[in-house]
Amino acid sequence: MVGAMLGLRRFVGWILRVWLLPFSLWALGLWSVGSRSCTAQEFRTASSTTFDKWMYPFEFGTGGTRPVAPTFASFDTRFDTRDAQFLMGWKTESWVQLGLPTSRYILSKVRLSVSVSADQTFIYDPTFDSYRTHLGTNEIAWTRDQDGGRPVEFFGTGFRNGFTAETYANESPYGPVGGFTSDTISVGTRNAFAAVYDTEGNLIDTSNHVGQRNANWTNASFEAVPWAVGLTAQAIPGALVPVGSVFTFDLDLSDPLIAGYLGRALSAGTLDLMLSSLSPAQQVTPGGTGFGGLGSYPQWSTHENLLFKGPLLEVEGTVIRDTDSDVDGLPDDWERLFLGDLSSTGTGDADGDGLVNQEEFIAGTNPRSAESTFRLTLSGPPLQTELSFRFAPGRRYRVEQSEDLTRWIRAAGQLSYPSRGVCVWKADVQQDSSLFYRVRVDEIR
Ligand SMILES: [Ca+2]
Ligand SMILES: [Ca+2]
Ligand SMILES: [Ca+2]
Ligand SMILES: [Ca+2]
Repeated sequence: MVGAMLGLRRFVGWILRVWLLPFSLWALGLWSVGSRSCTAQEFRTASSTTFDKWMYPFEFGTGGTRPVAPTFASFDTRFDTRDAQFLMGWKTESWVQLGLPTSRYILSKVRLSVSVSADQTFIYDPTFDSYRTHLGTNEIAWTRDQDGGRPVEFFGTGFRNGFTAETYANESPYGPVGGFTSDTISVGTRNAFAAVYDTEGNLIDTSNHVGQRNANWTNASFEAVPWAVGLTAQAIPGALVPVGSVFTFDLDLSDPLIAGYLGRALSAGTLDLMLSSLSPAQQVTPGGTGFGGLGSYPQWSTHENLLFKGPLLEVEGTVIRDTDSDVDGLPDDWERLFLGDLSSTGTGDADGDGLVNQEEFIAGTNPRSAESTFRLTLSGPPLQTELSFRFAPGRRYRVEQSEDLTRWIRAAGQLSYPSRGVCVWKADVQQDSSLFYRVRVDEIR
């Protein structure tokens, strides 16, 4: 099916004289697909976990069977800062057809609900806290946490030590754990970890982003923006959370990297997501080592819990299958979803934005919104070519250059994702002559 898509490769970039470009960013319009009444292949599910597992170095083999999974931080340098995480996994084959390209799963809602199983053990904070608020007060980058408590955060899941989403299961080991007297007991060793995408588009471990350091772990601090922050109507911000409160997490589907992660998971049939919080668990007594100390952290009901509801994931969207019954290059499901019926053609331009419908399909833009289109913008200092554009899930892009608009060659440079939804390409070499650039969708996955 990917092969069929590759046959549709076309240039979708605007050809631009770079010195004529306005220094502005065009916004990509977002569209809602949830409320349309159409006959495209919509799907909708509310599913408890296939498995859920407490990811803590000393779970002693019970991580996959406990009724309660706390999430907390350790600031003991021998452990990951995100010391106790809560992994949730779903097998998705009953939700929607497997095996289609990532870009064909167009989601309108992905919401997790989890129940609090302990009374008043943590303070409700509904907003993001920068990693800087966790630094030592003597560090230059430290800033004060402006609100009480610590948010509960929802992330993607990365794997190491040979495990993948498909192979990691309820009984799988936490990961290598050193002796309790060693310098590093579990820093950076967990087999499954809370993950975000970095600016290069790699899924990276957030477990030590605050800058926990020891002799074996010297990585720099970085901001790890979660894919969702937990909200509840049963507590007020700054107050203790009552037992039984339900927290909901709406994944940010406007982020193409997150949408791509979800699309890949639905295509492969396994979706893993990780709950985490930097709520403090005091594992070391002041001035020494040892167990105990008071913590202030949430405890979540797993699907083994008999008193409270376990995690529930609601997923809604539309899947775009291959069938193109009117042979206009637009899959029927896509035409129905975005254009209402099959009367449009691949060469029509329903929204008058200059991209014909087939180019909108390839670019992953909305053919009914002129705001949603594919444009290049020049940024960066003079003579240092830097192009930026809004990108879509599941596409691979290629930048080409030409001196005469006739002969095009691949332009040497690097793509990165410095801010949400924006792809930036930087030329490897500075150009002192005028060149034309275009960006094409090289592959749809
Ligand atoms: Ca806070
Ligand atoms: Ca069609
Ligand atoms: Ca158009
Ligand atoms: Ca459009």
